[in-house]
Amino acid sequence: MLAIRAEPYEFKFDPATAALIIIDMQRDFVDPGGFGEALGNDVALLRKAIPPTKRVLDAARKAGVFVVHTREGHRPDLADLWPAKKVRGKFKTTIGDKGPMGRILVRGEYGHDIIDDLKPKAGEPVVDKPGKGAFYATDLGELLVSRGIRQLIVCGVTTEVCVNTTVREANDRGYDCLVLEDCVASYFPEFQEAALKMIKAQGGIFGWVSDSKKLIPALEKAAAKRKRAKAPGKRAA
Ligand code: C5J
Repeated sequence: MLAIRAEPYEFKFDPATAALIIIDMQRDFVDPGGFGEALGNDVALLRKAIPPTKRVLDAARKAGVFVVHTREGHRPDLADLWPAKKVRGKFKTTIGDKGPMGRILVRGEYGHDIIDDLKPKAGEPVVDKPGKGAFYATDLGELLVSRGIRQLIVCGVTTEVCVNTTVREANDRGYDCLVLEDCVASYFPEFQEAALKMIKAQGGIFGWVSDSKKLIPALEKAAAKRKRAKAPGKRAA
């Protein structure tokens, strides 16, 4: 069991039963020239989360932590898009329409895919979700249960929407969630702050909050132990 400093108190986890979940780091949300920017958002606020998330991803892979990526989006025929979601916001261009990087939030389109910096590796599931939460209408629950996962380390965007919704869904399903504050981001600094406060309030009502600098040394320790265990004729200390 590893322990790291977190709020509201220490977070303990076993790398064998923890998963890293990276939520919706898609071009349309994060890249300059994508749909997010076309709506007038400052994508630099989201891009700050890329370097620390990449460091966490590399460390998690070396530690043998199960990694899952998610993408928000819909079938090309939009059969899984609720009419309410299609029209919400009364924007001129909405989900399924042609956007700057292909049809907006449609699976298979360039803008829908995960940014190159955080590209999934073979064997890392990509969960396509039509909603804000990663459990709604997906097989994420089955992927986690079948591997005995009990704890989620959470990165991605946006903190107040898909990250928060997923953490709440996970909490109700019995998972402990650790949210890394430098690896999640929002277009709105005030929402970033409030969304993190909500997670750790009242003794950690939805989970824990820490950061990449506190987590990575613990993952490195797990990676070193794993390497020793794999070395021929050697046993893990
Ligand atoms: C996500 C959104 N990923 N804000 N989507 O947070 O619509």
